[in-house]
Amino acid sequence: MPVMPAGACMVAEAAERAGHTVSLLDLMFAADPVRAVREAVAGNTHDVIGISVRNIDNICIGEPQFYIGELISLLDAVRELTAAPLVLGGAALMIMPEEILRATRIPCGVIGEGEITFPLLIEKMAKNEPWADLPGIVSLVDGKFRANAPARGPCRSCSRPDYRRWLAMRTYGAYLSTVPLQTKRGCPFQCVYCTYSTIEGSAYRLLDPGSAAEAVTCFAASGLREIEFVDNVFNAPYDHALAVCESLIRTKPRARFQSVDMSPAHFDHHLVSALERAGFAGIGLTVESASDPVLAGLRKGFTAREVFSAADVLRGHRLPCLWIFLLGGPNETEETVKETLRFAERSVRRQDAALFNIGIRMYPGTELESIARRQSVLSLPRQSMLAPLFYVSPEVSADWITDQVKLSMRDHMNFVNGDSFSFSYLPQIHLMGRRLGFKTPLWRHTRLIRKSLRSLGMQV
Ligand code: B12
Ligand code: SF4
Repeated sequence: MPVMPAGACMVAEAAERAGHTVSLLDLMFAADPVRAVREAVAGNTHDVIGISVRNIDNICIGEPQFYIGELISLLDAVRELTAAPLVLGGAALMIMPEEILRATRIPCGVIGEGEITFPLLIEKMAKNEPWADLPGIVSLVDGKFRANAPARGPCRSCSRPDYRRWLAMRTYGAYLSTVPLQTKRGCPFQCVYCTYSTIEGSAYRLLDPGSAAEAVTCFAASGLREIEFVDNVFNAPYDHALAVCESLIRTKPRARFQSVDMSPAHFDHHLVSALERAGFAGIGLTVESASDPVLAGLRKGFTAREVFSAADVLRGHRLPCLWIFLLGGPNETEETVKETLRFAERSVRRQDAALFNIGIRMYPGTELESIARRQSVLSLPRQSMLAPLFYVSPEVSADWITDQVKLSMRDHMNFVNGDSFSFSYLPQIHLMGRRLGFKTPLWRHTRLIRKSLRSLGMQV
């Protein structure tokens, strides 16, 4: 699914609010991105060019794709045509700022909330004043990397840009894209592999539930009705999730909702009823595993008991659910993989879907990096972790897990693995889904899609 560049729009809008003239080039649908960049830069005068980099790679062990090479080609095209300063930002940069600045040869980037730092930075640049001490600046000076603490504001700022102003919304709509909205930033959990606290901080900053409903009402009034809550975990804190639902129930905006990041902890009938009444069309439950040693190894903060209980809760409701698993983490063995697959085969309702990711992307600075080094799974130096690297427990092989998942997928047409995201026809399936009147989320139709593709001779 093409994901709308929410962060880039927020930063563009903040720069405009600060009095600058801003244009935004979204490369999502560009058939030839280098050409699109050349056309946008040539013949125009830019004082500064900001580049939003969301993904480093596709975090897929089966068919890894690394995007930084493409980024470098784009930047070369920009450099050929302008001497304007380039500034990097985005989630990818926040995960590995030094490595990305070095790889791209860009001396300046912004970590943390770009809508705070970017307007300050361009103001300083315009006045020729020093900017290296601004919060959130990462820089390379004479080959030395320096990072200032990121700027993090109250969650008023995690609200809504005017997407219609910046993006080709009709095209996003044609691909069944959802409109991203955060009801909070930050995550205090400490799962061993996770980068989200590096990106958003580890303390919650909550958006007032009334403002969340107001943002949805504004989106709906402009015809944007498919809203996706892109919080790290939507149902934590539990009371805040309930308050957002209640606010939506009261306001009754004409919109449908989804969120792929729900935790099985604090997942009960009361919450699911509230989600249903608020108008959720589907949720993702990120359970990762149904085996206690693995959940403990990942430090998920919940146990298999909560995972089983979430399945029981869902049985009493109609809310569609995508179960998301992550196989191969610390403590994973052949036995624990079987335990999780058995759980999925027995407990995922026929109308739901299950996604099995295999292997975990290792990032510098995470506890998983230390575990991997201790277990001799990882020996590369930190600076070499930009290209995709995956952790798989030394007690089980990735190929064996892949085969087991494929066996399970053969008999369960509502199951998919991470390779599905690299399936080359996926964009066409989205387009066709829209034309056939499929309701989002598309994963609700996994069984039908897989069966149709099989009847066409495609093994997915
Ligand atoms: C929600 C989410 C999704 C949803 C998106 C739904 C939707 N409708 O938007 C779904 C599930 C579809 C998804 C898919 C994927 N995702 Co995702 N996703 C996220 C998540 C949790 C939040 C993203 C978000 O919307 N944030 C809110 C916006 C406002 O923040 P932002 O974009 O970061 O922007 C801020 C700053 O970055 C900065 N900024 C941004 N641009 C710029 C530009 C300049 C110039 C400046 C100065 C600053 C700046 O300021 C912004 C405002 O504060 C992040 C993790 C996270 N917490 O960030 C992962 C994350 C971005 N995803 C990631 C990945 C890998 C993917 C997938 C490739 C997974 C897959 N195999 O399919 C796909 C790619 C999809 C695509 N087409 O791009 C990775 C990227 C890192 C990496 N390893 O490459 C992340 C970081 C998670 C992780 N593993 O750590 N994702
Ligand atoms: S709960 Fe989710 S966002 Fe928070 S640390 Fe764990 S994996 Fe990361």
